[in-house]
Amino acid sequence: MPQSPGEDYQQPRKIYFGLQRRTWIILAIISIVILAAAIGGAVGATTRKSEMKTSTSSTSANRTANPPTATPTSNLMDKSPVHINSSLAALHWNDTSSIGHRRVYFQHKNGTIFESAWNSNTSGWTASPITDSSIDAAIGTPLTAENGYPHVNRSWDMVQSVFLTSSTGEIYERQTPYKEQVGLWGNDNFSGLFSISNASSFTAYWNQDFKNASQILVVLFQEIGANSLTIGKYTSDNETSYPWVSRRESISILDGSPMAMASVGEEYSLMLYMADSEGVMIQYQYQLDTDTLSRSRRTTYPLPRRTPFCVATQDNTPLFTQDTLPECAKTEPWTHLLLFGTPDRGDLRHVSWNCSSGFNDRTAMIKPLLKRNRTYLNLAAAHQDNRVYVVYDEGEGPVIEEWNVPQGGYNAGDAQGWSVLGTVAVNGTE
Ligand SMILES: *[C@@H]1O[C@H](CO)[C@@H](O)[C@H](O)[C@H]1NC(C)=O
Ligand SMILES: *[C@@H]1O[C@H](CO)[C@@H](O)[C@H](O)[C@H]1NC(C)=O
Ligand SMILES: *[C@@H]1O[C@H](CO)[C@@H](O)[C@H](O)[C@H]1NC(C)=O
Ligand SMILES: *[C@@H]1O[C@H](CO)[C@@H](O)[C@H](O)[C@H]1NC(C)=O
Ligand SMILES: *[C@@H]1O[C@H](CO)[C@@H](O)[C@H](O)[C@H]1NC(C)=O
Ligand SMILES: *[C@@H]1O[C@H](CO)[C@@H](O)[C@H](O)[C@H]1NC(C)=O
Ligand SMILES: *[C@@H]1O[C@H](CO)[C@@H](O)[C@H](O)[C@H]1NC(C)=O
Ligand SMILES: *[C@@H]1O[C@H](CO)[C@@H](O)[C@H](O)[C@H]1NC(C)=O
Ligand SMILES: *[C@@H]1O[C@H](CO)[C@@H](O)[C@H](O)[C@H]1NC(C)=O
Ligand SMILES: *[C@@H]1O[C@H](CO)[C@@H](O)[C@H](O)[C@H]1NC(C)=O
Ligand SMILES: *[C@@H]1O[C@H](CO)[C@@H](O)[C@H](O)[C@H]1NC(C)=O
Ligand SMILES: CC(=O)N[C@H]1CO[C@H](CO)[C@@H](O)[C@@H]1O
Repeated sequence: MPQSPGEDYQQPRKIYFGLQRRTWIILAIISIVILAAAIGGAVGATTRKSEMKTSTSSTSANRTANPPTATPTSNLMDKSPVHINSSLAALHWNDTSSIGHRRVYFQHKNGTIFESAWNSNTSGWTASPITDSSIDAAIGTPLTAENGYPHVNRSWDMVQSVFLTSSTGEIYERQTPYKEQVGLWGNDNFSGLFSISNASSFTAYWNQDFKNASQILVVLFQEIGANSLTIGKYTSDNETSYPWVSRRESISILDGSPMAMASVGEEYSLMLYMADSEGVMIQYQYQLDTDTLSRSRRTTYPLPRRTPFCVATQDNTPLFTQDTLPECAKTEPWTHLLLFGTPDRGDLRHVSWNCSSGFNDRTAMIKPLLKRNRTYLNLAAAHQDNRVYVVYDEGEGPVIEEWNVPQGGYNAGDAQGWSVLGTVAVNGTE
């Protein structure tokens, strides 16, 4: 979708390698909001706040009542430091020394957001806070996290960005290393640009192309309630860092829809999963470079507001030869493994999707990992990782469990299937 710059459009700035500089402006063009923030590199910093003047198209507004939502209740037996309404986000990457990194983000009972970190050269998980008194994080804030190299250059330290909201609904981007200081977390300049609806979830994707040093970071959320999705987008190439832009899509979407995105195995080609205005899972193709949502596929799976939801990926194409590989799998090779809570949250369901087989219920494969007396509170998966994180409560408060996702390309029985690897330690949070 083209964004027409108005009269006070700012020319993109050159990238400043040391100093981060940013200004931003707001344009209101009918149903399109363009928020601009010229920042230096992917590592920006803070910003001012301003009223956002928008006019909203209310074409397909159909405020279907939200389905009843099971909400966890606090319990006297709750000994966990994790908040019962905590969201969950996860990251995975291998650094330039081939050390594997995993991160899991959650909210402490006192509101502070914590990171549990695992590195392949050390053992176990270590938790530490990523927010301080400068942020009044909303209790139950949605969380999403992405990581990338500043200036799309591997000689810099990998940056992690965690998106959360304040109690007044403003979006914050917590980032480390902050101002190039390893171990320090700070608010990136994206912070304060947007406010979100009470029930909104987040999903994000950061793509870096090292061949031409270009990158795209998108953050998806609901600014207003039902039937509206906002896409915030930051891009840069080998010479220029462009302003953050945003636009609203008027599509059938539940207020408080769960959201998850995963690649289909071809650069820029993603699938976005949400709940439509009737609370049923819907899949859209989202093309990152052209910023287009298309080819929606509606399913029959109920997905009430804030249902625990995540998507992992698997490559099964080694099972095929050039002759047997379905034509569509040449451009959409990956299989998506969806996990989501049942409406009462007493159980999880597992559904797979790929271009040739469509959606298939595979809950039987995770049945051995499910326990009868658990409430499933949350789910998270990092991109391109063979792990998912499952938050449950058995009556003693939230526990974060790490599950192995079966590797693709093997026939059933040949590969390690779904299994529980252990719990993610949240010590350091007491
Ligand atoms: C809203 O959705 C319901 C359920 O599909 C449908 O029956 C109703 O006609 C819709 N209303 C409008 C105004 O579109
Ligand atoms: C958790 O969220 C539910 C629903 O919003 C709310 O009723 C409940 O009070 C929250 N629990 C805590 C401990 O904040
Ligand atoms: C990280 O390395 C492991 C082990 O070599 C590999 O299985 C995994 O796919 C790598 N992950 C990424 C994101 O490259
Ligand atoms: C593990 O690797 C990281 C680099 O990713 C390094 O900073 C750290 O010192 C290493 N720790 C050990 C115990 O080798
Ligand atoms: C990457 O960054 C390093 C350190 O700033 C710089 O020396 C190098 O030229 C950069 N590489 C590219 C391809 O720009
Ligand atoms: C969020 O909820 C509060 C009370 O629960 C309400 O006053 C406020 O208007 C809501 N905000 C939005 C943007 O819906
Ligand atoms: C970078 O290269 C990719 C192809 O690998 C291309 O799709 C993209 O448009 C290029 N980006 C820029 C800014 O040139
Ligand atoms: C950036 O890439 C373009 C081609 O994609 C090239 O012509 C230009 O020289 C590059 N600029 C720098 C500073 O490397
Ligand atoms: C698509 O998914 C099905 C499982 O539902 C699997 O059997 C098949 O191998 C997958 N196809 C491809 C091309 O990966
Ligand atoms: C249910 O959970 C409790 C812990 O709260 C445990 O002691 C009990 O054995 C569990 N029951 C079953 C049937 O798993
Ligand atoms: C919440 O508790 C953690 C762990 O004790 C502590 O590090 C953090 O400062 C506390 N935050 C607030 C706002 O009290
Ligand atoms: C334009 C702008 O607001 N830039 C700010 C980005 O954040 C850094 C660090 O907080 C500030 O120093 C800049 O002024």
